This record gives sequence, C-alpha cells and structure tokens, in this order.
Amino acid sequence: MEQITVTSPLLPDLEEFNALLKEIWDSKWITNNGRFHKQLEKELASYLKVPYISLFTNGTLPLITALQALRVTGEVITTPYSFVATTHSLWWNGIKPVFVDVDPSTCNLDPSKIEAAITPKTTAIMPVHCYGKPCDTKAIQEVADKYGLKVIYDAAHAFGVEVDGESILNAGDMSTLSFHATKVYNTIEGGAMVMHDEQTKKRIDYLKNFGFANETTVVAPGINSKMDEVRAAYGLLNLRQVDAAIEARRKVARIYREELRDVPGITFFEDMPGVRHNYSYFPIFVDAEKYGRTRDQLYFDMKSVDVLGRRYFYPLISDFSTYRGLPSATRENLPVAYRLADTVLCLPMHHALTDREIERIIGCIKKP
Ligand code: T4K
Repeated sequence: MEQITVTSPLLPDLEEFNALLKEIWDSKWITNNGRFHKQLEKELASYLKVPYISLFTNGTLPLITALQALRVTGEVITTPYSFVATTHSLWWNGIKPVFVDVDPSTCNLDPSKIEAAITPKTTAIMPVHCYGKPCDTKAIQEVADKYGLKVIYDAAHAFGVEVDGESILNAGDMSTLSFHATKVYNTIEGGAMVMHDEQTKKRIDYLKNFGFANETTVVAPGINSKMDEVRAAYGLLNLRQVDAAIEARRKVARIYREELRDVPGITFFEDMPGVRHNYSYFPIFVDAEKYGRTRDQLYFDMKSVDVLGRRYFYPLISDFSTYRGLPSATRENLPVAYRLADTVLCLPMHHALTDREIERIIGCIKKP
C-alpha cells in the first residue's frame, strides 16, 4: 500500500508556474528585491493582516535576525517544546536559553512560570505558537512589560492564525514565519518576519542584505537571507490556494476528532473559541495505561504499515546534547513538556489526504 506521510506540500499548478518562470527568464531579474518579491510582500501583508512583512530565505534566519535587530543579549526565556531552530537562533547569537515549562492545554510557554525564571541577565522572551495554537499573548506581554523585556514570537506554525479577527502575528515586538515545504503555506524553502513599523522593516531589509542601505553604505553587519524571484513567484501562486488547503485540513481535523473521541487513552486539542486555526498539525497524546499501547508502540505499528506519523516534538530541545547541560534543561524544571514529548504523536495532516487514507490512519489507531 502507498505510504502516507505526515505532510505533503501544497504545490502550485505547474503550467501557471512555468508561465511565471518565463517572465522571470525574460526579465533576467532573478533575486535581490525583484518584482515578484515585492508583490509577494504586499499580498502577504494583506492576506495576513499585518502592517509590514519582510521575506526571508527560510524560517530560521528571521529568528536569528530578529535577535540581532533588537540587540538581544544575555539570557532569553523560551520553550523546550519546539523545533530545534527556535533555540538554535539564540545559540547563534551567543545568547543563553532559559527553558520554562509549557501549558498542557496548548503546549505553549506557560506565562505563569516565566517570572520565576527572570534574572538580571534576561532581555527577552521567545515563545512559539506551537502547532499554530495561539500563545497567551496578553499574559506574556504583561510579564514582558513589567520587566522591560522584548518578545519575539516564533510563529513558524501560525500562518493565517487569527484571534477574534486579528492576526496573531501582530503580538510582541516581532514574529517570524516559516514557509518550508512541510508548512501549511510554502515557498519550498522560505520564511518571513512581521514587524510593526516602517523603520523596523527598513532595518530588517538592510540586515537581510548584508547591511547595505545603498550601493556604497553598509549600516550593520548583516547577513544574506533574501528570497529569490523563483520562490516568490511560486509563493504568489500558492497564496491563491492556501485558503482551500486550510479548509481541506479543517475537514481532516473534524473527521479525526469524530472518530477518535471515544478511543480510551487518546486525547487531542479542540478548536479554541474565537480562533481561526490553520490545522497545521494534528497532535494526539497517548496514555499508555488507558490505551493499552505506548506512544512509541503506536508510532512503530503505524510505521510498519507505511503510515508515518511524527513525534513532533520529541526529544525536547532541552534534551539535545547542546542544551542538556543547561540548569533549566532538567526534567524537574520541565515536567509538563517532558510528559507531552513522551506521549505526543502528530498524525498525518495535509490538504490532499483522501477519505481512504484517513480511514487507514484511524484504523491503525483503533486497532486493538
Ligand atoms: N521554528 C519552528 C517552530 C519550526 O517548526 C521550524 C521548522 C522552524 C522554526 C525553522 O523554519 P525553517 O528554517 O525550516 O523554514 C521539518 C521541517 O524541515 C522544518 O521546516 C519544520 N520546522 C519541522 C517541524 O519539520 P523534518 O525533518 O521533520 O522534515 P522531513 O524532511 O522529515 O519531512 C516530513 C515529511 O514531509 C516527509 O516524510 C514527507 C513530507 N515532505 C517533506 C519534504 C521536505 C514532502 O512530501 N516533500 C518535501 O519536499 O523537519
């Protein structure tokens, strides 16, 4: 039987893409703030309901660049329950990550635990809207304001997520997105940063282009993290079909919930009131005693019949060798995150899953 993967990329129509490629070829302008780059920034700002956005070549470099731009140093409070890129961005800036435990109802940084982790060296908080579920941005901002801390949201999973009609990307000082092939919206590789004002956008645009302000002036030690014209054109086409893709994902989530609601030992998240979700991931949590199999048994049983769930995010970032020695990386400090990481399994979730495939996946989970 055919393999079912955890995700499958949203691909533009090849003929339409070829037509745009022809335009790029004819123009001979293939990168460095070209026509499609400008158009994609404009269309994304409007689609995402954000004032300013800057495209990047992936979702990791905007994190690294945001820390540079805000001159974050010392210690940053962050979540261990994410993809390694979140914490790596701190490491690349010589910043010490301080892990704080997460809230079991969202998998996101628990705001009530942040204050206890603040020291005189703390300069910022880097939360993640894990699986696209919005963080408690209000509570996080309250702590940040009280201690004069910057807030940079890793919103890699949160494309198009809104709370009460407002984009979640407008929270904090900056938010970053990933447009990797595995995301709800992709430009093959790609990413972006969202900011509040024109001045900051200008500064970020300099920073992602080596720091060049004009042909002869370098205003800062920037990096090269520009998106090229080919991927910007691909992104423009995918933007036209992303709403349909999110709707298809919503239907998959609805079937999963209906079918798995009564399976003992399997739990999952419901939609949050007032939130426009993007259904980027569908994590389930396995209580081995009630379910009769551990998470890993289920994961390998599924794998043996070519149904590939993924244990996002196991192991925790704090468990990788780079971070394991940090004082905040202990199981005692992070009991919730460890429990979640030990029991989570992300089911296949994408726009192109067929009813037969969904049935096959559910069959694996319901199998006694
Ligand atoms: N912050 C957070 C919270 C993130 O989750 C991420 C990335 C970042 C920051 C950094 O953003 P980027 O710099 O990556 O833009 C994937 C992705 O590589 C990574 O982007 C993502 N998070 C992470 C959660 O997942 P893998 O190693 O699990 O992907 P991989 O290659 O095993 O692919 C998974 C499945 O997707 C495959 O089994 C099949 C399907 N697939 C994948 C690719 C690449 C395709 O069908 N076609 C493809 O081209 O990391």
